[in-house]
Amino acid sequence: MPKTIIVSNRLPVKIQDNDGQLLLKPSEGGLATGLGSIYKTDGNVWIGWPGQAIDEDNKTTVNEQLKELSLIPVYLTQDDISQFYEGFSNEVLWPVFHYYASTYTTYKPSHWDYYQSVNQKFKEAILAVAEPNDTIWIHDYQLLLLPELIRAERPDVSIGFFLHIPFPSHEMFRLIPWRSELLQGMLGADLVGFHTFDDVRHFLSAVSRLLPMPISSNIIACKDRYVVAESFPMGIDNKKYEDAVSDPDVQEQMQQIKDVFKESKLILSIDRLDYSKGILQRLQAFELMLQQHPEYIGKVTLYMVVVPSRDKVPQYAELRNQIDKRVGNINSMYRTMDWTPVNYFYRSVPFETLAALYASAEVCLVTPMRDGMNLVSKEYIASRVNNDGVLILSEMAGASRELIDALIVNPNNIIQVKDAIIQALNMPLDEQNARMQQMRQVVSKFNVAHWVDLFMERLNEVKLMQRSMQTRHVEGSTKQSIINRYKSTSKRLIFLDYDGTLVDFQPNVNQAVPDSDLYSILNELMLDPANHLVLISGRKHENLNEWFGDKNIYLIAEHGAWFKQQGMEWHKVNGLSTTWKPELFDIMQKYVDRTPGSFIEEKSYSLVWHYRKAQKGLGELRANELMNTLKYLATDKGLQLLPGDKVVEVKNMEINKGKAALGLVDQGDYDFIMALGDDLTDEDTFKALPDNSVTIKVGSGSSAAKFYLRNPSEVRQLLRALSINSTIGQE
Ligand code: GDG
Repeated sequence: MPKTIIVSNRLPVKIQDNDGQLLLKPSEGGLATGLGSIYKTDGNVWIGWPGQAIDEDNKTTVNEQLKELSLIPVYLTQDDISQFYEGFSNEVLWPVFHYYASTYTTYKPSHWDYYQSVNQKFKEAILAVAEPNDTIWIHDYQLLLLPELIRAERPDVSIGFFLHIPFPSHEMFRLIPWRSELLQGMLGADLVGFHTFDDVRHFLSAVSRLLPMPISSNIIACKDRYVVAESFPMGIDNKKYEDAVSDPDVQEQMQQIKDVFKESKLILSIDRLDYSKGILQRLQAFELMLQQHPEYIGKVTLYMVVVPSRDKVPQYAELRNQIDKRVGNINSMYRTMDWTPVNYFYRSVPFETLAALYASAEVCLVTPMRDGMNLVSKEYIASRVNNDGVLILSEMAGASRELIDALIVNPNNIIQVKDAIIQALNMPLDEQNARMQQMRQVVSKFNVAHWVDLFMERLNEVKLMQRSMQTRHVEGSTKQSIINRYKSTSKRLIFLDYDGTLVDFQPNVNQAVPDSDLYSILNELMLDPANHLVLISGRKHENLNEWFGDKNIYLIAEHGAWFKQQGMEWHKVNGLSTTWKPELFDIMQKYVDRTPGSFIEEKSYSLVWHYRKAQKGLGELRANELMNTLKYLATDKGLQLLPGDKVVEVKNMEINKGKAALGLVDQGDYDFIMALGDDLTDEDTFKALPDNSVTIKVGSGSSAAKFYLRNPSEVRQLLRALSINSTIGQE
């Protein structure tokens, strides 16, 4: 039975050293809880690093204990830990992805080497247990290369990848010397998940700029598969926090907190030690409040837990010193005999204490500079079973997209944070209730189980989509059956689009001239008297005439406005108007003036605005603007607007490739009709042809065609295969 393999840098365990004897305990982080239902059942497993270097002598006992918990270890050496984990993961990827890259960031090749080799170690561990139909779910920034490494060895498995930290704007991501390799690594997955839609946008933008891969909405056409990028905001185990409030141990601690802090209101702050969490700025805002509003002295306490983390990385040690200093300053400045402004703990606290703090604090202050999601904010909400309390939340946390009823602040705006604290301390109870109820609904509905289900469901759907695309892809048995039909027929009509179908998209329109290979393929097809070839293109008739005028091919130019039978003169469709052209030309000219790199192509019955050389993004923006400007004008004048590949074309409504194609179909008694095309105008052909025709869309995206080919090179392979097989058949 196929199984699920979870992979993350750290295994969900804590190791305790009891006089040299290592004892393993499950650690109940959010991820572990969410995935608990998966990896503990049906032969499923979790692969990862146990969290510390383990001596050879201890590995056997550790392995045994891990096995009991369905966990499989990847052991890292001291060098791996310092170069892969502390070095590349935490000194390069973490800061860049959290917008902390600076001119001082060092990109050491040795860190990169270790990053690659540790990803390889994970690959080996997975391959040792993975079977063909298994599902592998890989987590986070330490393992960006892993999806592709697995894909290369096991093309059939389902691979999901989830990034727990933000995916930065392309402007940041491009700084990393190994940026393309990292993206390629991620694209080994079938589904790439992020917390927010902004992360998805940034990822797609990086892929489109750094890799030559077509993207249609959130689907990336990799060389042999479609990969989907989507947002899945991670939730928490809300019941666990709700139930904790009535736990006797938690109740007792809540009472203790009440006894200690008496009338003083509590503002809670909980984070791992990290510069991305905005701890210093938060202290600054609190201090400003005490300075400007002395009436709060003795009435409000900031309860701040900072959990030790990555203390081997120099920036973290430095941050810790700065926090110590600032807390010291505030406390020495404002402390009274029976009140300390900041109760600061540099340690981790047991779950029961955490739950008691969430349930007791009137305000929770969560102000990261950047955070993929931030679970603390959701845990606070889940713990507020009486619907009171106020959450102050940074707009830079992924959670702010869902918890819109929090007091949302910009963590860099110290004055705004200070004002939000004051607003929170004075918020009327009914307003607290209204906001909290809304947020509790969100946290309860989009909990961690929902997150896991949604991700797994989507991964299955993506796999099904890939399989259906595969059966529509002209290869293997599908290709053979088309060849067989071709061979068994004697009067064939074959429609071929030109740009994007027979030749690749070129940066310059005039570069897309036919090459000798294309001529030889067409010549082969023409040699067979059963074939009637039709070139059906949006190109000017002058172009087609120059390239194919003397060939035994029926030519249709400008989407059907012009046509030419073999050995005859060019004709055009009668009664087409051109009176609309000057007015639309003037409008397009304005867009040319505003968009460097764009230009107008004038054809007899259409105008085309080309933007393939315009700055990426700007061209698309202007194309949308142009489409909006022309929308009503075009309809009034009986024109059709066609968004194409880096073009916007306006043409007479009466002409379209479908009509032109149908005209030819009706003239003969064909027993095999085939059409190949890559863009919107070819859809008219596909739709117009009789049901039993072989219609093939070139590229990705939805289409009325029955089959798909990926690119002109696959088109050429098919055409070559048709003529070769046909010749064999005739012998
Ligand atoms: C990464 C992303 C994303 C904290 N102190 C104690 C304690 N905790 C628990 C909290 C919470 C977790 O640690 C922290 O989660 P966050 O989401 O706030 O932050 P990161 O660790 O940076 O996590 C983040 C997350 O991945 C999930 O995708 O949200 O953006 O950076 O669950 O409760 N737990 C206990 N004692 C503590 O002292 N028991």
